[in-house]
Amino acid sequence: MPRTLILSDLHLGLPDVPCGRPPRTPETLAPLFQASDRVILNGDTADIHHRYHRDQALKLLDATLNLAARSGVSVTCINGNHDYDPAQLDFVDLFDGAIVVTHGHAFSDSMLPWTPAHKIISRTLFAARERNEKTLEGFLSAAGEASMSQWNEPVTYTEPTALISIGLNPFRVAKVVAWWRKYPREAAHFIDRFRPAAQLLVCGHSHRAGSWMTGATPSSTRRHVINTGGFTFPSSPRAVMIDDSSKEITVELRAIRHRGGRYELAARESASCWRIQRPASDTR
Ligand SMILES: [Mn+2]
Repeated sequence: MPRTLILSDLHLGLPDVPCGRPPRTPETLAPLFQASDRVILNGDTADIHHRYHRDQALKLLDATLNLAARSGVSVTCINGNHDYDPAQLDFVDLFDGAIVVTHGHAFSDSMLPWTPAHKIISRTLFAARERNEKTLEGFLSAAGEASMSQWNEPVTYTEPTALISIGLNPFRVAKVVAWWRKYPREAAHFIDRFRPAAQLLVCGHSHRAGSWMTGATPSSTRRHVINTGGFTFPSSPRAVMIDDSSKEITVELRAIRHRGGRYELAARESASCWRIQRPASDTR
C-alpha cells in the first residue's frame, strides 16, 4: 500500500451550512480518493445515529464506499462517536504499531463538552470504563458505548444545532477552547497508556486540525499527535498522506482545498512532512 490517505469527520448526511464549500458527496470527494491506494476513514464519516439525518447519511456513505471500490481504492472505516458500530474497528495499527490511528473521542473524560448531552455521555463513559478500561480494546469500546448514549437523549434533538448553540452561549465557546487546548495532551496520555512504542498518533474528533509534539504532563515523554480536523463549517479539513514506498515512511499533513466544486489535496508543505523509522518487525 504505497499511499495511504487518512481523513476524518466527513459527517456525511449532516446538512451543509451555506459557507461556499461544496456539499460532501461521493462526486465532490472523488479527487481525494483518486490520490491514494488506501483510504482510512477515521471516524464520524457519516451521521448514521442521528435520527433526522440517518437516511441521508447511510445513502451517502454507501455511495462513497461504492465509488472508492470502483476507483480501486481499499477503504478502512474506523468508529467515531457519530457512527459507532461494535462490529467495526476502533483503531488501526500501521507498520507494526509505529503509527496508531483512532478517532479520538475516547481521549477525554468529556467527549463533547459543548453538547447538551455531555453530562449523560460522561456518566455513561465513566460507568463503562469502570467495567473495562485496562486494555486498548476495552477503553475504546467504553467510549463507543458512551457515544451511543447521546443518540438516545431527546435533548440532542430538541436543542438547536451544535454550531448555533455554541454561538448563542459564550460559556460553551470557552469550554470548547479550553478542551481544544488540553486535547493534544490527552492524546499523548492515551499513547503513554496504550501504545508507548508508537512514533505517531493520527486522530480527528475535535475538529481542530494540527500537529503537536507534546507530553501528557510537562515531564512526560513528548508524543507526536496529528489531528485531521473536520469537514463541517467552521473547521477546516486536512488529510494525512503516508507514503511507504521506500525504506523510510513519509507522513504528511496536507490541507484540503476546494476547486471547481470538488475537494482536493493541496500541495505538499515541507514544514508538515515527517519521516518515520520503519520498525524492524514490520516486514511489509
Ligand atoms: Mn467525533
